[in-house]
Amino acid sequence: MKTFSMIILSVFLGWSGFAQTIKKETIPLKHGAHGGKRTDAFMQRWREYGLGQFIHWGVYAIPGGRWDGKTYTGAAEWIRSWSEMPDADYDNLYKQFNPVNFNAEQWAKQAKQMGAKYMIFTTKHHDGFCMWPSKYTEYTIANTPYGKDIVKELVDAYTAEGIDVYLYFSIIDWNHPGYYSGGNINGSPEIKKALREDPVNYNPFKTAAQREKYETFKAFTRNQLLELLDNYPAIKGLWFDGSWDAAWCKNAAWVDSLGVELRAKHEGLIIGSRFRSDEYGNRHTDANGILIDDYDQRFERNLPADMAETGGNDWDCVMTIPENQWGYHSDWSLSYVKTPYDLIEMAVKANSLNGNFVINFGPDGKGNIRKEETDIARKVGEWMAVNGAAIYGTQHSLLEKQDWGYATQNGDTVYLSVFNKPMNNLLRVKIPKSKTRDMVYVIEKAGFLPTKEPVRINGDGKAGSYYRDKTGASYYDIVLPKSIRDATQPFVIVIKLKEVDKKDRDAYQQALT
Ligand code: FHN
Repeated sequence: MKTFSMIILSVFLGWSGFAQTIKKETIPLKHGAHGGKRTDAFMQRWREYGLGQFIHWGVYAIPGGRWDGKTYTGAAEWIRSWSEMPDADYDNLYKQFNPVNFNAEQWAKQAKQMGAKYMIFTTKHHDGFCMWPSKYTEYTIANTPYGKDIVKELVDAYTAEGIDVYLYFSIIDWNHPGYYSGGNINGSPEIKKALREDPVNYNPFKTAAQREKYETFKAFTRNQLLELLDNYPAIKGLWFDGSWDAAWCKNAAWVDSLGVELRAKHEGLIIGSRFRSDEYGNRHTDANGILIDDYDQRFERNLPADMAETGGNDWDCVMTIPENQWGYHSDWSLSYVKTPYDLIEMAVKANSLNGNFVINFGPDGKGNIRKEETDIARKVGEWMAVNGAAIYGTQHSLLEKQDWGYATQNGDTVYLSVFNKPMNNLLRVKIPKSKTRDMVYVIEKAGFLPTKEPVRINGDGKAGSYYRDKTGASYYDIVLPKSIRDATQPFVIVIKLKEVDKKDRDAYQQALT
């Protein structure tokens, strides 16, 4: 019988009342989650973004997934790990990096039109190449034919457009002589077991020399992160990646202290759950099931199924347009390429589950954003310009998931984003019973975005009536007017809910219809 206190902790997060249920037995941790859900203005602003843009850009854009006449079918930014491409060939690519078509202002304007409220940029990916003139290595943009500080150009251009910038930083650094992995904890039950059972004595290093050199890598990493915060004070956060190494997780205490130092240096700094593990190697959530740092970064190329899977935490989903290409790949025929409506539906679903949705772009080696991405940005932007109210600043709705699509909510306004238009042009909407005794929800009014053109509401198919099921939920049929019956794209109906006394409902309902 463990001596730990037996406590069931339910941390109620957000008005939805959804609770993150913590494990029954709490384990004392020094380097697990620190504090609960952030309520400061910086984090509230992050929650309201709704839609973001990810940009993967680096020297991997030069080969674009092809080398020596052969096509690499993995993620293009990983081409250095491909046996067909000698490391030396890759490591000299920077000497030809000269994106003459790069135009940061044009990229920022395109993202603005798409409706992105934040942008995440790869300052340094796993190859260790720095898109800023770092003082701590020669392997940077300063030593390319282009020479200029791309990170600064993008931070300035996006900030000028009112789009917040987050800097992606890879802990993995194949270029640094002191970097050492020790194995990917995600795929290694042995490492997880060793860290869980004996974190103090677990040693991922094979030699003392490796461990000593890793100390130089830690100092280098700290220096570069402090340098990024010094150089680009306008940024809002750091988006870490490649932190699954056993060596990094073994240094949980040092990493935790680095996080404290970074936050102390930069007011409101936002850091997701990919930066660090707890001292037992638990990533994203600690040994007690509590989210580590400010939001959950585990959703990559996939979305949570429901609120239960989110644990009630803040989260973002980062999504590629092809199946799995982050950096530029010249051949997109290798996989399914998502349509604008695929991505719009994912964005609405993400926001209906209190998450942000981030669409990835991979510019080519000359600084061009490819036509497919430009077309998608335009179409997503056209939809967002009409229906963005259903995404920006909304939360999980009290309406349950229904076949026609997704509900998001902002106060007493509920946005019904319809992706599956009913063939009978009657949109049946289920409204839950009120949590307040003797009160019921009614739909006070309904209209279409953006005009809020009023729509007629029927009950169960008969004018003026509605019906309730045995749970007390109400059903309303919204009559889709001609203008929307021929819709060839997703549309949004906005309804206003009102809580009224049960005895007044019938009268109220008659008056409405
Ligand atoms: O290995 C990287 C990958 O190249 C890409 O940067 C994604 C983006 O979230 N992160 C890692 C895979 O999880």
